[in-house]
Order: sequence, then C-alpha cells, then structure tokens
Amino acid sequence: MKIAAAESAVAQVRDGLVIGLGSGSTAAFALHALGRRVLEGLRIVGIPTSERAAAQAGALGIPLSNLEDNPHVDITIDGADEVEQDNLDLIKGLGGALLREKIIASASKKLVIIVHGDKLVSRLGLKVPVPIEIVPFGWQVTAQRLSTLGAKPVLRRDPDGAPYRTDGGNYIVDCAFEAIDSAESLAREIDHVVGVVEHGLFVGLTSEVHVARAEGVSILS
Ligand code: A5P
Repeated sequence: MKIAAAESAVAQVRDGLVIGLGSGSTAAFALHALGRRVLEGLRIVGIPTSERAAAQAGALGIPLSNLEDNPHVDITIDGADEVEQDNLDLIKGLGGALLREKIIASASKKLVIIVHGDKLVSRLGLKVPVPIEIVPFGWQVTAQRLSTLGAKPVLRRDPDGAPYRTDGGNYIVDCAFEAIDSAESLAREIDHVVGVVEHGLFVGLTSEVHVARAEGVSILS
C-alpha cells in the first residue's frame, strides 16, 4: 500500500519541476519511483528533507539541490504519521525529520502526502504523540513547560540510551496529548514555549493526501 500511494503521487511529477523529497518509509518508495523515472529521462531537481533522504536520493541518481539555489519548490511528496480526515492537518516527525520537512513544505506550492488508510483519524493525537524538536540546553525546563499544555513529554532516545539527535543536532520530546481539540491553537501555544525549535503539527499546509487501501488509492484534497 505504501508503494501504491507513492506511485500515485509520483505520477504527478513532470519535467522541469523542483521536488521536495520526503523522509520515512513511505516517502522512500516515492524516491524509488522518482529514481526510476529519472533513469527513463525525467528531468527534475530534488530538495531532500533529511540527510537520510539525501543519501537515498543521491544513490538513486536523483539530481539534488537546496533551498538556497531553489527557494520555490513545486511539489513536495512526503509521508505522515496521522492525517485528520476533515481538514488534512497532520502529525509528522516520528521519523525525526520534522523541522526540515516543515521548512520545505512551507516553501512548496503543493504538499502531497502519501499514507495508508490506517493513518486517517477523526482527531489528531488519538494514536501518536506530537514530536517536538527542542534545543538540548535546559531541555528538562522546556519539557516541563510543555507538560503544562497537557502533554506527557518523553525524551526520544537512541537504542544505546543516548538522547536522539536530529539532523540539526537538537533533541525531540514526544508529547502525547491524547485527542487534540484544535491543532491550530495547540500549535500556537507550543510555538510560544521557549526552547522549542519546531513541532510536528502541520496545520493548513497539506494540498492533497493519497490514501492507499486494499481496494485502491483515493485522493483527498
Ligand atoms: C519523518 O520525520 C516523518 O514525518 C515521516 O514522514 C512520518 O514519520 C511517516 O513515516 P512512515 O512513512 O515511515 O510511516
């Protein structure tokens, strides 16, 4: 199903476009589909949302660039951890790349999300926590402030127990809020916490969602 969603989104890509390259296991299938089309002659430039996506895309022969040389992105194709079905707001960042993903999504004319049907929810926060990227300095204080917003912050760690580091060298606290009544107002509140770099609530950014289910792919927009 991840492959089906990825192929559906990549079918929109045409010659000459600047493409934001998402991170995560579903986006990896989109990279493979793009790499195949590049081999067949498609001319695109890719802007990777993580070091990992950059390595994968480079190995697949996708020409890469950056926001300095290409500040306007035509289409970004990325995965998500949860999609609110009524408004297409998202939780992203369980893969750790939320900051660059959000910067590139914000610079994109079109954000195309690829998921399987299990990720559609009636309200965000029902199944997954909101990943919040914070600076390491004083992280306990920042986590404490986040807990006053109703979260249960847990510092993300590597398998060896060391704090997980993002591509930007920051920490991530995964914040379970249970069900989120308004992602927009929660996003505003999180934005005001000192020490927060960015959070995984993507509000009002999504253009369309390609949802793969056993019976086929449907597009929500
Ligand atoms: C990466 O930081 C995330 O935002 C991913 O896009 C998200 O976790 C979806 O990943 P999967 O496609 O692996 O579920």
